[in-house]
Amino acid sequence: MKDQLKKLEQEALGEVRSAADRDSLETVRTKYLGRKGLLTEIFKKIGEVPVAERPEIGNLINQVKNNVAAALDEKLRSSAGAERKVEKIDITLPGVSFKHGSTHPITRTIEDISEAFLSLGFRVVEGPEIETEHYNFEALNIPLEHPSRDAFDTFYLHSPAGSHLLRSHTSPVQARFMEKNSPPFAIIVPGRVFRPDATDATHSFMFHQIEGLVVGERITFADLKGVLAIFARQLFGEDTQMRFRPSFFPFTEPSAEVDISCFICKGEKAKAQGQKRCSVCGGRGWLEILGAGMVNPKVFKNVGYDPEKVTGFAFGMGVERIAMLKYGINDIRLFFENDVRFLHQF
Ligand code: 2NL
Repeated sequence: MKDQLKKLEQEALGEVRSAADRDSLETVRTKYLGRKGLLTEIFKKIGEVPVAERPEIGNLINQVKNNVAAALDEKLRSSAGAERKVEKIDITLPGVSFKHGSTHPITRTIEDISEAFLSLGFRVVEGPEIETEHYNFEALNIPLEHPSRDAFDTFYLHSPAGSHLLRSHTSPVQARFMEKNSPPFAIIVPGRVFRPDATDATHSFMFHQIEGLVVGERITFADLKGVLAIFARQLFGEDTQMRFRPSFFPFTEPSAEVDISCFICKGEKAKAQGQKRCSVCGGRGWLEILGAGMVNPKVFKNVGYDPEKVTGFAFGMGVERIAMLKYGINDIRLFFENDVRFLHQF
């Protein structure tokens, strides 16, 4: 009986050691200590033991029971501790970061420009990218012999409905707006435009334009200058100077090209002798940012306005050009490649 008990104890302790989890430990407990367990069964046979040996055997059975129970409890405590450790959160670990997007620099520039004009009471108007020759050219006083009407200078679409094309500027949207609305109004029109230029660092067959149009009674060139000055100062800084150079557009008369003082060198390096030339303005001190003028009376006639009653001014700028100047970008193609290493810088 003694040997049998010793053997049973060794087996039980061995099973406790190799038990991998709580469930298998409980199985071991039931197998040896349960109501029908092996040790309990042995205890029931104590009657077969000679009376003189009973106390010793009884003690031994209790000892074995206690040893096995202690081993089970000990193992249960340490494995429960281990399980709790797995669940513990280490708050010193770096957090799980995620990639967030950013506004495209062209969208951001359109928003910045729009904000300046919205604060002056302008409305934003948009229109179709596919246009008719009428709205893209005729309504805007662009004659048939104008070079931009050449099939190689505009994207024409083959359509049974007549001559459709990708708009080469956003002006057709203003022409459509004028037909449907009466002065006075002030609108800006942002959007994509298309010209089949060969692609290089400063040319793209698709780019973005923002045009503006103000029409009413007694709108003057002074209004044009005032509005553009406020816009230029808001976008490029309060100390920005502006200058107008005479120019020509078929849809405005008179017309002008508008420069702002270089916001990097303020024109100073152009004057200073022997210094490295400013990389943004090339030492000229001025940057061309837009074209503008008083709306040609022929355009008003084309949309049904009386040029004796209303006057207006209009302007147009290339968004990519403004963004390149503002952010020091030297290649227009970067805007359209959408490399996240470029986009994440804005
Ligand atoms: C430029 C110059 C300009 C306009 C656009 C316009 C539109 C209508 C009537 C009269 Cl409906 N004018 N637009 C006027 C002057 C200049 O754009 O360099 N754009 C990038």
